[in-house]
Amino acid sequence: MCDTCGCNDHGHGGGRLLRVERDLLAKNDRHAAANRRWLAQRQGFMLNLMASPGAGKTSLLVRTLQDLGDEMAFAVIEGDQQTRLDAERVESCGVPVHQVNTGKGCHLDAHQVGHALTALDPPDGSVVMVENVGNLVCPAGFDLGEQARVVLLSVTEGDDKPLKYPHMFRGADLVILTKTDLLPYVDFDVSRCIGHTRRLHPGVPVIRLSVKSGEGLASWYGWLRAQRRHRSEAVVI
Ligand SMILES: Nc1nc2c(ncn2[C@@H]2O[C@H](COP(=O)(O)OP(=O)(O)OP(=O)(O)O)[C@@H](O)[C@H]2O)c(=O)[nH]1
Ligand SMILES: [Mg+2]
Repeated sequence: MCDTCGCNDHGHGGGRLLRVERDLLAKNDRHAAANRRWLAQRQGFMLNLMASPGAGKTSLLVRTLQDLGDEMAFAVIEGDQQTRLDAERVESCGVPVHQVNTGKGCHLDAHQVGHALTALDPPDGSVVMVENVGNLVCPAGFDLGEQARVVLLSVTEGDDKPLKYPHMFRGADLVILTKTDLLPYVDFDVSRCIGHTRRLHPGVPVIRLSVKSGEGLASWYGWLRAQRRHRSEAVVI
């Protein structure tokens, strides 16, 4: 098990630890189902943004809130081990935000998100964006009750990352390759990275994006609009 959060079996846990992990995940799943019902009753749509520290989650979030703020009602849940720095960046866009500080915890769980939803109490039809704690491992194991998972990978991290962190990429509904304006300066083979990703998860959409150059933003907004439409229609209470 992961020492800090007990969220992943590393192969040396033994029977009792496996049972603890199973109980923990079952409890999380119950909270996730409750979050999904809560959102469905309000025609809400929740996205879980996951990536390594510094991959560009908050930058994309802020740009999205600025560009689509007049079109959709947003609410944001920020997950970080410490500080309200990202929450302050979101607040500057005039969007309601709830910061969850996980301390030693390396992921958000559905119970924390449930409290955040209650505290935010977003209007019906809102898009709730969750920025998970920067980590390509543990957040993959925790359903938050989201309708879709978006995994970001910046081109400065290396094109082999999908192979090294397969759970994260297998569970993604969308993969965004961020900071593509930096491609001329780094050894990152976009085709190879997409190939690795699609071998793990055939057919997953991949968007190349830069908040600096604007590349890919239109595709991201198009995906977001379509998902919101389809998933809101498909929710089961
Ligand atoms: N060149 C370039 N830099 C970017 C881009 N997006 C983000 N950055 C920079 O990358 C750094 C990290 O960005 P954040 O948005 O804070 O990343 P994050 O994933 O939210 O980081 P944590 O919340 O700490 O995990 C900042 O210095 C950003 O300015 C991009 O498209 N191009
Ligand atoms: Mg951030």
